[in-house]
Amino acid sequence: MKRWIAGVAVVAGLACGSDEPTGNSGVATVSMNANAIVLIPGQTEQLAATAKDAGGNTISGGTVTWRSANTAIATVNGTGLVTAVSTGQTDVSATIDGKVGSTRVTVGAVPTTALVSMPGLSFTPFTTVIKQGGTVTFEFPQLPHNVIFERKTGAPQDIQVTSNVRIGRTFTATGLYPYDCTLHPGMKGEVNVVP
Ligand SMILES: [Cu+2]
Repeated sequence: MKRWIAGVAVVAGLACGSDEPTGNSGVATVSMNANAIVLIPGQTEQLAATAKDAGGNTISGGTVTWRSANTAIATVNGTGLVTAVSTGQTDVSATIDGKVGSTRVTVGAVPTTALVSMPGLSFTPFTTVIKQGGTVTFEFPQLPHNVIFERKTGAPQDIQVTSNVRIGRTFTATGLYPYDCTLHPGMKGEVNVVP
């Protein structure tokens, strides 16, 4: 938030400044790392904006001002982290030296079932968003893993070391439920249960 306010001050300063430095005013376009993203409520995604001059060369160091056209659907913070709020569509824009880039954000319904797979030594996706009362199915490959939930109210029963099987867990209470595979340091994930 602090950084966003600073960004407004810088842009306003340039707009009325008479001794604008030449090396800092050549922004021709702002491109985004994604034209469109699809999220479900509660999910987040990091956007990035790149300023380019008329020759297509990247200009670094510009201050980015992030804005969501409809914060009831998705919000964006001062570093471009988008958080989906409710179903619908909106645009998130990044302004650098008066030039604007934007990303269409579509927020869909929260699923009642989801699958977590384990390619390599990771849980994919890292964050699973599911509706309260929904079931997450953990798909264990040939390499054995376990799923040990952080001890908190509403967390389901752990899944002990197993392989080549699909095992489901139902989440009855809203909240964020982190879990680990204790066999593989750093192999972790989380289930975000939303109303
Ligand atoms: Cu593991």
